[in-house]
Amino acid sequence: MNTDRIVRALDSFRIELPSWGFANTGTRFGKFLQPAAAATIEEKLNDAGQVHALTGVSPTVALHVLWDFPRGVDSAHEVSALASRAGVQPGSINPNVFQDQIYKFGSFGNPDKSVRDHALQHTKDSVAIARRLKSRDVSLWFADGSNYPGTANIRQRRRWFEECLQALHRELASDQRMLVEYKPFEPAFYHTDIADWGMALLLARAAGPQARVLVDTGHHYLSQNIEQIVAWLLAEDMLGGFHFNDRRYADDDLTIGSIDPYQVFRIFREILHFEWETGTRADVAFMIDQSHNLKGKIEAMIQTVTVAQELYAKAALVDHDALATAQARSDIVAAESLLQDAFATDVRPAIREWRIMHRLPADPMDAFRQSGYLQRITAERAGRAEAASSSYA
Ligand code: PSV
Ligand code: MN
Repeated sequence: MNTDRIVRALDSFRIELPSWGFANTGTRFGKFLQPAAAATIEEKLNDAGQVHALTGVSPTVALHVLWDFPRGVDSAHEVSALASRAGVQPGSINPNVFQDQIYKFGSFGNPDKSVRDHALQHTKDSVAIARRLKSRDVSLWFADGSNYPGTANIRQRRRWFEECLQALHRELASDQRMLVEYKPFEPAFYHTDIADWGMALLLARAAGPQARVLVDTGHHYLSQNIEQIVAWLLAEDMLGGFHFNDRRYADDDLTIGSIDPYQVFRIFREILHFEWETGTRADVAFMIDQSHNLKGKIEAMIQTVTVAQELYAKAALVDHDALATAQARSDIVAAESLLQDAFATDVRPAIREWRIMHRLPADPMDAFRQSGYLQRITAERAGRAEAASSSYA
C-alpha cells in the first residue's frame, strides 16, 4: 500500500456537514423524534463541532436560510459567533424557495411575477448572508416543476429561470460562487424545471461566469453513470460541488457508501484523475446532504465522514500512470483491475495512523461514544418543545 499517497490525499480532504442533518427530519410519512436531535442553530453547530473535533475533516457547516437564520441577514452575526464558539465555520448558504405557501406553483418558474420577485429577493438576501459570513458558495435548489402534462409552459419557465439566475449572479461578489443543483423528480412528478446536469449546465452558463453545477448523488435515475457526468463537468470546468448521500430507490438520503460504495470511489477517482492529468486541484466543494430518520444524528455524521475518507483514500491509491498505459494498450482487464485492487485495499490502518499523527482519536466513533456528549445533550434537550423552523419533512 502506498501510504504517502493516502497521507497526501487525507491532508487535502475536507467534507462539509449539513446543519439540517442534526435536526429531527423524516419522510413524508412522518418523523421519528430523537431526544438528542438539535432544535436550534446553536445546537446544530455544537453537534457539527463535535463531529469536526473528532474527525478533523469537517470544519464547515452548510446552512439553510429559513431553518437557520430566523431573522434573515440580521441573524448572520449571531450565527457566525455561534459557529466559532462551536469550532466550525459557516459553509455554503442554501436559500429556501420551496417551503413557503407562496411557492405552491413554483419560485423562479412561477407564472406570477410577484412570486418570482419574492423568490429572487430571498436568494439575494441569501447572497448577502453569505457575504457577511464570508461563505463562498450560495447553493441553489429549486423544487419547481409540474405534476401534469400541459399544465406548465416549459420553455417560458426556462426563460424566467435564466432571467432570475442572471439577476442573482449580478449580486455576487467577485469571490463568491453560485451552485445550481438539479433533480429529476420530487416534489414535482411530471416535470422538474432543472431536471438534469445538462439543464443545470446550460442555466449556470447563462447565469454568468461564477455559476457552477452541483451534483447531488441522490438526484439521478437509477443506474445513471454519475462519474461520467462528473468527468464531463470537470472537462467543462463547470463542476462546483457535491451533495453526497446514498440511495437504493430515489432520493433516499442514506449514508454515503451504505448501498454502493464503489460508485463514490469511482466519482472520487475521476476527480483525482483530473488532478493527475492537469496538475491542478479541481475546485470542487464536497458536501453532505443527508438526513437520518432512524440513526442517531451525530453518530451517522461521524460514520459518514469516516466512510467518505476511506473511499477517498482508496481512490487516491489508483496508479494513474499504470492506468494510462493499460488504457492505451486497450488492456481492459489490467485497467479495470487497477481500480478494483485500489478499492479492495484496506486503508483503515493507514487512516488510523494519519489520525494519530494529527492528534485526533484513532477511532472517532468510539471516542464519541466514550465522550459522554450524547448523554449530556440527551438530558439537556429531552422534553423541550421542538423549534418549528429547525427542519423539514
Ligand atoms: C433537495 O432534495 C435537496 O437535495 C436540496 O439540496 C435541499 O436543499 C436539501 O435536499 C434539503 O431539503
Ligand atoms: Mn441536495
